[in-house]
Amino acid sequence: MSRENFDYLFKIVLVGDAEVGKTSLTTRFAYGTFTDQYISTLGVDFVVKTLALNGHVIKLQVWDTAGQERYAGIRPIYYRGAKGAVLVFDLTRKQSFLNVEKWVEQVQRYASEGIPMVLVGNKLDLVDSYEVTSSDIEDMTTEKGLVYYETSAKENQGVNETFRKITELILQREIDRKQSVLTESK
Ligand code: G3D
Ligand code: MG
Repeated sequence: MSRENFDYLFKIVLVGDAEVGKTSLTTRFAYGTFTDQYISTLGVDFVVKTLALNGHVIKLQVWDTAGQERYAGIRPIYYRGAKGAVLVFDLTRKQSFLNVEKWVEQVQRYASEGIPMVLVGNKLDLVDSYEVTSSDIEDMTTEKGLVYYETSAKENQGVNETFRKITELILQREIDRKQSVLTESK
């Protein structure tokens, strides 16, 4: 039997309005590719990728909504056991940014209160069509205490950094929690 060679397994969910680029970001991160041909589902619920971080081997299970953003029925399964969330909006679509608040609430309700989240403004390459300003974003990150990254799944900007950051935040939280359990049991 083969022994699984990782120290941690983290489930991460991607959330955000339809068409903001969740599938493109997931595909870019997992396979290093981008396709303009829209793939409405990955055909599976999640992709797996292993990262080395701070001396730990971390296996990430990245869940993408497979185009089912609107169906309430999948929520419990989608969010169950998630350790972190990537909140994606489209820099060229203001409404997708305004809806981030709704996604935050959903993560808190169905995953668990206080899980790490990273806010992502995607389609960084479409500079001429931006509808969301830096000051809109600053207000949101200040109010919600979110870390913010800008990405282009198309041009492969900021994608690895985003996934590393959310992984780092989850790892830190896991280590802190372990520590507090140890302290309590002393
Ligand atoms: P979703 O999974 O959130 O619904 P998708 O979003 O990943 O399916 O992307 C929706 C559309 O945005 C796709 O275009 C995709 O190619 C495009 N897209 C995703 N990320 C980027 C990006 O960083 N830059 C640009 N320019 N486009 C992006 P189509 O035309 O296939 O619907
Ligand atoms: Mg999708």
